[in-house]
Amino acid sequence: MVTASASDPKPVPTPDNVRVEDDDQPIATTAAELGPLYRQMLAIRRMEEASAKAYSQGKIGGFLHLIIGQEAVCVGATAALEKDDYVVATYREHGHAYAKGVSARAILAELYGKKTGCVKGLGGSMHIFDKATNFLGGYGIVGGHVPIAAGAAFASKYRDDKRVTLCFFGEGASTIGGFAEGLSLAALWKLPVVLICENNQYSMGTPVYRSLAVEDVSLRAVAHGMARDRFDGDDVVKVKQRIAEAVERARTTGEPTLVEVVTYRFRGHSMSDPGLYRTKDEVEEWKRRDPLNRSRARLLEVGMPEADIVALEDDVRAEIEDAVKFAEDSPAADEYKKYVIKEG
Ligand SMILES: Cc1ncc(C[n+]2csc(CCOP(=O)(O)OP(=O)(O)O)c2C)c(N)n1
Repeated sequence: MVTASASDPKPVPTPDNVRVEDDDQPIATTAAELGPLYRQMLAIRRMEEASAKAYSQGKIGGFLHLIIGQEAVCVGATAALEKDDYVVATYREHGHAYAKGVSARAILAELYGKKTGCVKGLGGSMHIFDKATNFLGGYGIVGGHVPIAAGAAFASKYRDDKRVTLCFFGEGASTIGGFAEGLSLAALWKLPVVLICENNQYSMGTPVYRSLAVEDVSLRAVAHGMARDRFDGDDVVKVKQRIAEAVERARTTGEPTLVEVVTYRFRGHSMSDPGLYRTKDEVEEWKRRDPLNRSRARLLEVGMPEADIVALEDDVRAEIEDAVKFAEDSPAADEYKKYVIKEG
């Protein structure tokens, strides 16, 4: 077993050490199901790569947290929803917004601080929000959005509108008071919310074993008599199926579920993080399980012709190139002046 060092005997988070299931049996699927999921994951990856490039060129300000490596989680989970359902996410939320239906144009323009962004260029990377698709943010305070998701679910219960709320957060958020409060109320009031912990093994540079006495985040559900689930997040169809069970429970019985999805981010915490707390070998080992490569291979297995996959990939390239051009050509947000507190 690989460990960080002699003085730090805990195993480093390689796939072998932290994955939930040993067997890798592919989940039954069809090209009709997997094709659109692969397309969404690829579009998110290309959008994230385009934003990283723009950030390096100084065209995007503030912070930028990318989801590269984790795409199967937001895409698979959101695919289990109905159109009117709600999604609440963290600052690592560009992919979640895209999966919920916000366009790459509106997301990239927002990151660029342009008037045409989904928050008119005033929110930026950490505060994507879009009422039209019921994407309810984008929050920078770790764990602070869990009670907000519980609130959205409470509204659904009160109105009896049968909507379900998905709330995404990292394992670091499970140490925060807001998480405990949101979890407690969701269980007590039986709110139709699915709480999804994207356990990407690090909270900034801190590995799980340094922040959690009990590393299985899903076990927090037990204290509240809440349903729970825990599985690997590199097979997008598996994510869709397992989250669908929790969504069904929320919609039909009003009961919440805490789900932990084991995943990994390929890049640093944010653009300013060189990731010196982990080795290149560790990252490479996870990249061998890249959810996009896995889905592409599976598409071939289930009979999608290579030419169709290439056409889909060309289509994604065109979509993201168009979105980058749209963001670059759009006018800068100037409304912010209305909100600036008088200096002096
Ligand atoms: C309340 C609070 N404390 C600290 C921070 C600084 N911070 C930003 S991201 C982060 C790590 C969170 O890790 P995790 O919840 O695992 O999510 P990930 O970034 O891995 O997706 C921290 C500590 C913050 N934004 N909010």
